[in-house]
Amino acid sequence: MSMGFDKEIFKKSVLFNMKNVFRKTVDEATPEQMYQAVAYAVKDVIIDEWIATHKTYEEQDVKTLYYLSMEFLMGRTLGNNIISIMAQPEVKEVLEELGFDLNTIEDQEPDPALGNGGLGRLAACFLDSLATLGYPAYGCGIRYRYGMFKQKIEGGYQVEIPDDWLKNGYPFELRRAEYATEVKFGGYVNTVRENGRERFIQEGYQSVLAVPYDMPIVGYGNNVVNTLRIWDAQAINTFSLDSFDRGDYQKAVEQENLAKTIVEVLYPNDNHYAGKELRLKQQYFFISASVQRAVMKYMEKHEDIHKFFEKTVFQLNDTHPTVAVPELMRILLDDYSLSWDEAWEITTKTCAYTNHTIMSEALEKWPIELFSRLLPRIYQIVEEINRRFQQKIMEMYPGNQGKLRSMSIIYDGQVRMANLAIVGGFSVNGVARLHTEILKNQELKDFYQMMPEKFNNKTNGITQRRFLLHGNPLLAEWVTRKIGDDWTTNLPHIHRLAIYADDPRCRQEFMDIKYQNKVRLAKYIKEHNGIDVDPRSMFDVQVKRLHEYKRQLMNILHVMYLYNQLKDNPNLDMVPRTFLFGAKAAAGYERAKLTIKLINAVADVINNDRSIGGKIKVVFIEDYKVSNAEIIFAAADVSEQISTASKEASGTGNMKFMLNGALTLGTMDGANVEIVEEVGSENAFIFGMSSDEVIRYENEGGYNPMEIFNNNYEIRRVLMQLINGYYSPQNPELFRDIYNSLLNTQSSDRADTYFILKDFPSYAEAQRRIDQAYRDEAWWAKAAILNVACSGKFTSDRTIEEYVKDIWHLEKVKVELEEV
Ligand code: GLG
Repeated sequence: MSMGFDKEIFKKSVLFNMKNVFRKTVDEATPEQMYQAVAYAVKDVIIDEWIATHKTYEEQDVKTLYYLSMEFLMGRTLGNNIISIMAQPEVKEVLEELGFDLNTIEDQEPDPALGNGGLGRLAACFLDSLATLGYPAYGCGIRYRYGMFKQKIEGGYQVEIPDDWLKNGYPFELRRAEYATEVKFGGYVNTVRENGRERFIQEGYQSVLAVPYDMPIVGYGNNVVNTLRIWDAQAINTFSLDSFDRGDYQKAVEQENLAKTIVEVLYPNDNHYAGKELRLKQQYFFISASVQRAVMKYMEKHEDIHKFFEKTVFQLNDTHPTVAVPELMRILLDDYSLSWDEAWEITTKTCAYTNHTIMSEALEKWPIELFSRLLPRIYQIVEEINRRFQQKIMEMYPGNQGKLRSMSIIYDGQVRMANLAIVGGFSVNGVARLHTEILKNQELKDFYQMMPEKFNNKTNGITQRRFLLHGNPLLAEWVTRKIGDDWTTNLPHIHRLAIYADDPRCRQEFMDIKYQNKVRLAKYIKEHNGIDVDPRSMFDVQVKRLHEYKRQLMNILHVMYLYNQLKDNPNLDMVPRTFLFGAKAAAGYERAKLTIKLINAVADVINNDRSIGGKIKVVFIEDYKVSNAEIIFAAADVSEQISTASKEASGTGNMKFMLNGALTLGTMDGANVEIVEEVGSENAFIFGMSSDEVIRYENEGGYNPMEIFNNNYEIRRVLMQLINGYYSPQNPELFRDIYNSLLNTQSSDRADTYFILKDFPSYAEAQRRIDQAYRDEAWWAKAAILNVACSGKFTSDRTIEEYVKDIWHLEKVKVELEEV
């Protein structure tokens, strides 16, 4: 029930939109048109709160967070906004009166998928929590014309389809032409002397106009509406006669093209750096625009640029936005004529960096040639930062070449963005306790020794408003009936559910809800994939990006192994299981794509084998994305979190499963460690090597997968089926690369880089424990309820409060709506 929400006014607004936008009456409208009409009506409600929020921020002269991120994986907005303005029952009624179903209308919205995976979704959860907690914040990013590709499976292979999410317009965005900003690329730096000082002027550059689009981020029931600002690019002076006259026709065309290409598409790589020039352009484009705007906004209200950091903080979401450091320096030095030391003090008190991975292939290192050509003035500044920092290293560690080598910002012909981010800010954080410890003791050890005060941990979190309240309405209602509804803004209170874990009736209710959710997912799969799955089987789910370190391969090899057992012994006593996969592979990641093909090939054989009595089903869910994720989490019994220990910095899917009452089958990696700590190891299934063991093997060697191959018949049999045509009779060689990756040393890597064979026996053993445990429904229900009850720590509200307390130092704001 919303206080300010008037059902009749809302209904009129929907009808008005229908007429005004589509020249239609409601009975002629398509669901898509209805979606638009409703979305605009919801935006109408939000707009007043949005205005009031920003007015309050100005009046109170608040400190503002700029969360700088190449990715915001928002997912659908309509349903979430309706929940946030607390008008879900009323909107539902209005739609029913008009002959529409809210779910169907919500399904019309394209997923805004301006992100790859965990990193982008984390940014989206953070924005939700910031608004709900009442903290002044902007998300700053790029308005990609095409977001994360849509995935189709054809003949078992992934096919990428462009995601034309703006095709029908996006109702919630607002174009803010008045804040358009110029961003300059290339050219050269001219030095002139002015009043006895050197001034640096970029000349002969190309430029684009950055034009912001604002999206409202609606706090839950608190009138706060923050802003996600994503930048579009426009040509500065489209074919201006000026430059044509001056013979600059070529340049005018180039500027036009630059604007078009720069925001064209999101790079679909997760945890992988591809080093593309256009990517660096994207980075500087949105950072320069965001930083320029932040400085301008500050100067509208303040006199003294020296105190910029008292009102502004930049959080760098991974190294992608690191050019914010030299860009802020540039503005302070060149536009505000500050001295180096003054500018450096402000910059390093403004910027903070979050590290999301230790995977070496994700480390951004730009060749000097490229970097300096594209960003000549920025490169000069980075050189000077590096020169001064190297001096400092030498003062602290005289003659220590090792320290210079590991910490220099420019080294071996490359600009190392992580090093720049660490040196240029006041905070470095990892995203789960184990990950931060690995940063401190391994990957960033030298930095930690030199500047321990910068390092801190912020274990990730997720928003329960989307992943329980919106995604799993049946369970959400049940929880609220048991313990009241304050878990929506205070997730730790969900612990009060724990007492119901021992109550047989509650266990039954819980399992009934799980069953309903499995029916809902089965229906989705039938509609979208045309496959029948039995909701009475155990749903064992692995959904996340496809990456070798996440070990989807180990999961499917285990399915092959189980199938062999069933073929040997059709009477094998096992709980019927549906293995569900969902994963996008980066378009250029061949081995990942082959793994998708393997999963589908195995599914083909097993799903069509009647002799096994439906005991195993394998489903690859096409186009895993935020909107179907909500349905998938709600329906899961088992949550597969099986990365090679030390490789998954945190994981956040693991938390979403837990919140929805799935039991974790996982390694002691990332946030799994903390999940197990909260719920107790007796309520999870843990297996495999520890991160210490993995790191020891990596440093000292001594692992030979061939030994396992030779000594373990079951594993050997599975591996041979990769190359004898068992799953690819038309082309027995199809999976040779996967076979090789496990057994033959690859160019620079050890065979079985991710210890799949090494961990396999203990994984299979954990799977057997699950099979046994699931037979005891009372036990399972209890453990599942306890998982929900112990998920309190993993709300992004807690994560945000920790960032605020330790890094951002923001004040909470209350927004009062004026009476109308
Ligand atoms: C990273 C990591 C994940 C992490 C996420 C958010 O791989 O383990 O949970 O960021 O911090 N690239 C990612 O998705």
